Amino acid sequence: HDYDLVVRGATLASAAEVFEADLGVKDGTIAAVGRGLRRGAEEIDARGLILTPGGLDPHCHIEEPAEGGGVQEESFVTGSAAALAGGTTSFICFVPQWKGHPIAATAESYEATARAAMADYSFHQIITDPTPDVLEREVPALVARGIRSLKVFLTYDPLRLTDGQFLEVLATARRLGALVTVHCENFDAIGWRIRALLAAGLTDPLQHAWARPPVVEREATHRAIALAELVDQPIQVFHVSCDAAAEEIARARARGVKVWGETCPQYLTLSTDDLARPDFEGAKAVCSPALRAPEERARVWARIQDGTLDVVSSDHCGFSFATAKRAPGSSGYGQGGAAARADGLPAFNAIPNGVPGIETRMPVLFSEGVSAGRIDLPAFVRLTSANAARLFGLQGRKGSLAPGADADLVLWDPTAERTLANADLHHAIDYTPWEGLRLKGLPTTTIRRGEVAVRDGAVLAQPGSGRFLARGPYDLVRPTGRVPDGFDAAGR
Ligand code: DUC
Ligand code: ZN
Ligand code: ZN
Ligand code: ZN
Repeated sequence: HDYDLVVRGATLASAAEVFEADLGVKDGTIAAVGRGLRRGAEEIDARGLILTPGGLDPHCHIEEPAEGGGVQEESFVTGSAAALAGGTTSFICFVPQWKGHPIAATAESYEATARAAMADYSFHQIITDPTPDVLEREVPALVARGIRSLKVFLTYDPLRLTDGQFLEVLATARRLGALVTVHCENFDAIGWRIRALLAAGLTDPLQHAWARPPVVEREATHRAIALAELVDQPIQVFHVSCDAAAEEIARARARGVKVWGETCPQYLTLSTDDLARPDFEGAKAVCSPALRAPEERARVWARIQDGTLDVVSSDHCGFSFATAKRAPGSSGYGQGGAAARADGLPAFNAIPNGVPGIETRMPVLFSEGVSAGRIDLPAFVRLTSANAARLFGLQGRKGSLAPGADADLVLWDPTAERTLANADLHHAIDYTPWEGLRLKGLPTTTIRRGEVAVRDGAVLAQPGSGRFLARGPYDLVRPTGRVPDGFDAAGR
């Protein structure tokens, strides 16, 4: 046989075009695309189906340890089963750093844990304590091992950086050719609002959104971009939830700043109506940035359509509803003390921030985006894999249907319909915030490096079959060469 596998007669959707062809796989990579390919050892009749690259979810929290000992409830096995079942064949998750501690030991043990994954994976390194030793010795060593992106938080008590620390991280990333991703919200503004809300006796999940309105995100987005511009270091703004923050990105891009924006399905489909659900059900929609007013969703879609936001990630978090009710406080992703209420449930500020979505990311975007006519198939491919591959140094390897790329593929039945139910999902979490959503267009088969990993909902991949994706230097994150007054404070 010329090929190990031939997918025959599908409608192929790449980042650029839609066309009918056969696709041949050999040794885990795409070997040929064209009509009338010779037979493969295995054949899939894909007439009537759409074939896209496998998804790359560049922002998800999987089995991430917190300093207090808490671990997100998802494991790499359940998390990657969920990823594959939803069409995502690779993901980038986070190595934590705890203040007052070096990175190396945490990174090593987390990397060992990740070896159980069934999807391919890479890491962003979180920086919470940028000491000279971390910046001059540890981070260069991580980058040399292929961890070529850093994540910083401008809020969350145990995680956030001051502006001065953020500048040092930006300068370090520039010297090393790494991308910096940023969680943009104003820490002091949120703390001030939380104290006032609690003092007024306003403690429901809905008040999570009141504590961090769009202006809080917009200010931090503006500041992050300004500081990145000062250093001349490219950044990606994570999880943009509203037009006001997207507008900051669009303005900066227009003046030539290298800044990119990501959003997530929750900001396109959910709203404060979900946070306001009775019986504490609103806790299932607590994430940060917070969900916005219902009418904001159309504006975020518009920012996707105009290209300001060019990646849709899940920001998947492994916090169950049952855990949220107990307000564990050790998640790391919360702000403020655990103020208990008369009914024994936690106040909004003690609910761990984050929703599960690694399996639903692509189906929800396919249904609400492609099937609903908001985006076309190439845009869907760019948003779910190709743009992230480009931005994070995996171009040509992931997010592509061209010969030479890894044979990560998803077959979609555009006519299939299903009502989303947590009982059908593969993650270890006890809810989905999309329970009851009607989906049109579903993945039927996921292929990871040439092997059928999921067929009709059954996960066939084996734990440990995922591979670490080391990322080398690439051009997109080169600085622009423009610094104020021609004085380069970051040096080389
Ligand atoms: N936002 C969340 O909702 N969860 C995890 C981290 C984050 O920034
Ligand atoms: Zn400590
Ligand atoms: Zn974040
Ligand atoms: Zn996140």
